[in-house]
Amino acid sequence: MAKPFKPSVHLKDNDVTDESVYVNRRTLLKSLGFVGASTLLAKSAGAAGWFWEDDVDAPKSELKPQLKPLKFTQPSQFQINETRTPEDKVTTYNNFYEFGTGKDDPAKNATEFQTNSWTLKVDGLVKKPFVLDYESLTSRFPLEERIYRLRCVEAWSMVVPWIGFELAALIKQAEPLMSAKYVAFETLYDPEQMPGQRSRFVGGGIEYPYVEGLRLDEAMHPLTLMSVGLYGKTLPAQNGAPIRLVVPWKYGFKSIKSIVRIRLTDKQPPTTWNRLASNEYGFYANVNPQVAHPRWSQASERRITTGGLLARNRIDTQMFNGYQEVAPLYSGMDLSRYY
Ligand SMILES: Nc1nc2c(c(=O)[nH]1)N[C@H]1C(S)=C(S)[C@@H](COP(=O)(O)O)O[C@H]1N2
Ligand SMILES: [Mo]
Repeated sequence: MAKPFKPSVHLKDNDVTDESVYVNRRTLLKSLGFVGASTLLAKSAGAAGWFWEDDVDAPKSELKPQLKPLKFTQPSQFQINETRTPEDKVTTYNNFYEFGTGKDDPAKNATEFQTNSWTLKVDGLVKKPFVLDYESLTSRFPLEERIYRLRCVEAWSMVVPWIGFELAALIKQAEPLMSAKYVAFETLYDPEQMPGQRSRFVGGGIEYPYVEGLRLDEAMHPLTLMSVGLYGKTLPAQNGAPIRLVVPWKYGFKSIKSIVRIRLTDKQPPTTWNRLASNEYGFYANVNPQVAHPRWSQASERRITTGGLLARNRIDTQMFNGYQEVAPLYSGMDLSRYY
C-alpha cells in the first residue's frame, strides 16, 4: 500500500507562514499520494522513537456543521508574524482531561458535547451579578481575532487565531466591589457528558470541576481573553466550547475551558493543578524559561506547526511567553522563585 517514500522538501512544512498555503500543500501532497505514505511511515518511525507524537499527520478534522462562523475585527497589534498552528492540529492535539488524558481523546470523546443551553454566571463580590445565555456569549461583547502563542507546561506550544473579547469587559459589566482581589473560574461539572469526570482513570485522578484563578489585575489586563472561537468559527468542544479563558503569558493549564461560573472573591482561589501537585504547578504559573519544572527544563519548547518528517521546531521559550508588557504586574515579586 505505502508508496516508495523519500523525505523531500514537500514534507518540510515548518516554514509555512499561512494556512492557505498549508491547505494547498496538503491537497497537492494528497494528489501525489504522499499524505497517506507519510502517515504510515510516520507511525512506524514514531514507534521507533524517532520523533514526537504530534509530528504524525493529524487526521483532517471535518468542518463540523454546528461550528458557526463568527464576525470579528482584527486589531493589528495581535497579528504576530509566526507560523500559525494548522486548524487540524489545534483541534486534535488537546489537553482536556474531562474527555480523557490522551492528546487525541478530547476530539474523539467530545463529539456529542451539548452546549446550546449553556449559561455562564458572573457573581461574587460584584454590585451587579448577571448570567449570560448561550446566544449572548457571542453577541454581548464585540468580538476580535487575536493570534496568540499558547505555551503548555509540558514544553510544547502552538500559535492560535482565537476569537473572543477581553475578560475586563465582562468584569466591568458586573461592577466589582472594592473588596474583590481575585477571580475564580469553574468548568462545567457534568459526568454524563464528560467521561473523565466519571472515572479517576479516564480523568487523570483530578477532583472535578476543574477550577482556575487569577489575581484581579491579571484578569483585567487587556491581553486576558474570553475565547468563543478559533479559526473564524465557534469553538470546537475539545477546545473548550462554548467559552474558555486564554491567558497567553501563563502556562496553558491556566486557560480553563468550558466555563460556567466566574466569581470575584477576596481570597486566592484554589486551582486544579496546584491542588494536585503544588510543588509542580503554582498559582501564578507565568511562562519563565529560567525556572525549571521539577522534572524538566522550561528553557525551550516544541512549536507545533504542520509536523512532517523534518519538522523539529524546537525554539527558545521567552519570558512571559513573549508578552513582556505584563511584567509590571509582577514588579514586587521574585520571579526566580517557583510560584
Ligand atoms: N477544564 C479544563 N480546562 C483546561 C484543561 C483541562 O484539562 N480541563 N487543560 C489545560 C491545558 S493543560 C492546556 S495546555 C490547554 C489546552 O488548550 P487547547 O486544547 O485548546 O490547546 O487547556 C487548559 N484548560
Ligand atoms: Mo497544558
